[in-house]
Amino acid sequence: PVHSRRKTSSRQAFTATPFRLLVLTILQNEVVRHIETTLARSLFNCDESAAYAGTALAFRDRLVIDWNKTQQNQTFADPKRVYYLSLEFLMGRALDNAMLNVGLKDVAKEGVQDLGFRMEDVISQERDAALGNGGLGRLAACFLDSLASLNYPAWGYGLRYRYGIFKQEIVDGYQVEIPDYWLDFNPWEFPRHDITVDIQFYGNVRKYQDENGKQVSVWEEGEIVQAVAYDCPIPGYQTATTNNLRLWSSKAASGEFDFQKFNSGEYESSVGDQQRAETISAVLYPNDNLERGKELRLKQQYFWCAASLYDIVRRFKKSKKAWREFPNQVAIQLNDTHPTLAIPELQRILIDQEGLEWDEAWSIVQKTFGYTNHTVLPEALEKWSVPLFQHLLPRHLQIIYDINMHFLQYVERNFPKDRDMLGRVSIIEESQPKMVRMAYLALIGSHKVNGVAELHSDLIKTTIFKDFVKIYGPDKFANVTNGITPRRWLHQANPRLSELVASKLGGYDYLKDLTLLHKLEKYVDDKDFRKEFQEIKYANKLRLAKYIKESTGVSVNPSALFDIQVKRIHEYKRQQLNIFGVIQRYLAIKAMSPEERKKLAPRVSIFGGKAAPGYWMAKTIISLVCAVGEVVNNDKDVGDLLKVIFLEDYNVSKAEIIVPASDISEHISTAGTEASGTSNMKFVLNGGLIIGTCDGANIEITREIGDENIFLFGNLSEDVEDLRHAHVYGNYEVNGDLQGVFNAIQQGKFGDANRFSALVSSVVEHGDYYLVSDDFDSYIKTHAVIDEAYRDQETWLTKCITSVARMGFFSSDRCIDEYAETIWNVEPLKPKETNGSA
Ligand code: GL4
Repeated sequence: PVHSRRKTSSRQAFTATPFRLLVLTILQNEVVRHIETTLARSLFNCDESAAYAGTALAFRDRLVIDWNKTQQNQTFADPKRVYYLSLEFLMGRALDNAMLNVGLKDVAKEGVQDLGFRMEDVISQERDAALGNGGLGRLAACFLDSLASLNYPAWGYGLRYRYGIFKQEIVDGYQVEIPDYWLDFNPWEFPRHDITVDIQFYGNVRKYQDENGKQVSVWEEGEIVQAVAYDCPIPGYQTATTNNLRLWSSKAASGEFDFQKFNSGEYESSVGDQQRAETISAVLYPNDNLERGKELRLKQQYFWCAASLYDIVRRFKKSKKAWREFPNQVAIQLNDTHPTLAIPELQRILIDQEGLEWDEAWSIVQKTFGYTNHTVLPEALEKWSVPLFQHLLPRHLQIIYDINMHFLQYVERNFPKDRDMLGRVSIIEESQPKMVRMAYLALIGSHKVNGVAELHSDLIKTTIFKDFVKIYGPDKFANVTNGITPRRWLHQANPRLSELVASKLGGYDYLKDLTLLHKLEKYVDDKDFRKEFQEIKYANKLRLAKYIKESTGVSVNPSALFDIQVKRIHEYKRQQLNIFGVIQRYLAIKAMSPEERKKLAPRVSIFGGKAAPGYWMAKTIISLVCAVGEVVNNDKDVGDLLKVIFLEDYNVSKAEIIVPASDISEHISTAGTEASGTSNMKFVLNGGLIIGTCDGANIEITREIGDENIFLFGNLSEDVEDLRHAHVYGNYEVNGDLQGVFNAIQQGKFGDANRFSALVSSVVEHGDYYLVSDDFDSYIKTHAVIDEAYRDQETWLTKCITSVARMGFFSSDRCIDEYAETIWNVEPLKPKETNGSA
């Protein structure tokens, strides 16, 4: 695809002072006008929150101009569009991103300074839009940024949760969850009360023959809930393209409440109906890599899929094209199995409402959908009970049975000798109760299935989807390695590094083509460049140290090695391995002579991440980290040599402070469990090195940056099964160092040992499923290698710079171009120039 690029970047354009001054004045007037009129506040009592609101509204005005133009342009050209269906969009803050994309951040900074504020303070007034759990939701947000930046005609569809992911507080060393009501003031959304869709649930299906003798099914009665659209503009970087993210909110279909019920005295139950309807979009389920099978979650899924498909079909119908053209106009990507109901829903629309024959409809469906798998963890694979389906979506269950029948007939014809195959690949699992296997439905209903990093894409073909490779052939399966947007994760999070890079590469073009970073390699020996690179890292560490002090009260030495693991807390991600390693280090320091201590580089071990509220083991890991921190940080004998920090409430805006400040970050999942990981990419792009297992995208990062620049350790995914088997059936003992760690915990060195006994016994008694004991030795040895490497600051710096220069592959722009070419078959649509963006 052709990327439209502007000849002059806005930064260059704004060096001309008279023009700059004009823009500054206009912008300032707009901010002031919004403060005085939209917010009805006097400039004399304008605080930071009002300054934020005024600035946000001024930038919103600019986005809206481009947004309207983009939509008009797309309506007129009517190109093939991409629809990205995701239950999660972890957007973070929008103002900084909007200012940078429009290219007016510097001007705006001056503007708010004139009003007496610091831009940083203004920006931090915004609440994160945290409609996601972790990597999967953040990936969706990066994809929206890339789709707009590359001018693809694309829409995101999701749910407008009233409560995003909970806020985490640590109270006495334990996680406590606080609801995140984030909609008090959200200038980035536009309610579209005129765009509503009635969504049906429950009821029953009546079949009859029409006048031509054709079997017709009607889904009748049941309950109606209304979906209302809320639109959020998604600006591209230095392009006028501003796409739309449409989030659906639920409300009772009959308006305020049921007047009939009200008049007959059933006031409470009429209000109850309304509340029940609104519950559908009330809260994001807070699990990452885990499905719990709750009815309300299935309701959310259908509500959102049905509303989105109605919208997509309505837009297609405006073009008056024949139905067979549908897949040439529409590509729908399923972000994991959460939107799988869109498949039977489209089939239902085509056969029940539009009167198409089954085969014709099904061929359209398969050509339209693509499915991305994001995990092979069995507990995360969605299954819904057939009785629940029957109750909630009776017509869809029939359609799923018919899809399954056609599919199984095909399998039977082609594999008559494999008698167990039918049971293995059936969409319906013959359990008690029967279950609908959503991943199979998603796969069967799509034309392409992709994994998110090479190892993961290979693994899905040899494990969960093995039979399907035989049935459909390998071409149905693809790999699209994840990526991250360099606009947020370099330019916005690390402005000084971004500027340094630009100064060497002759401008900011690299933010649109990240492979240009390779040109940095020639500066790896450049003294001034090295010095500045190092200073920037130090300044970022200083900023984090300041934040740590403010939020935890602990002072850390900014010259210490910052060792960071921030991500959702999960046994497979192995924060327990990390904290056991920290304990081992603590015990080792305590046993060291003064000479030995002198040689050791001081360390700060930083943890952050949320545990799902019902995930008790993950919560225990957090409390162990906090308990170890209490002891270590107050041990005068250890001093600066080791500090252990748990950062509360890790989220996108905190990641923007944390990521640029790492020396080492930890990506240490049991091999074969982390589908990709994306923070690994963010850390390296910001000049940090990583310690990791041969898992997910770590493998491709190693290939790109060179194995001399990464610290790999641990068993390989092909050995995991045997090792697990050996734990369960073999004789096995925990080795010396790890046993020492367990002894220290059990002796109560970190408080009441009972609090942590489950963590110890998961390793020593319950089969050590995540192979902590198998990888512990090589983990500790690799950390010793890191200590040694860090002593040689010059070589370390060379590794960091070389790695940054080789990270070009991991842009989400590359990733989106791959989806566009190999899965969606869509082209960018050149924007019409407007005056909205600079
Ligand atoms: C995840 C994977 O766990 C993670 O490795 C991957 O980077 C991310 C995006 O592809 O998707 N799958 C689920 S479920 N949650 C994730 O974060």
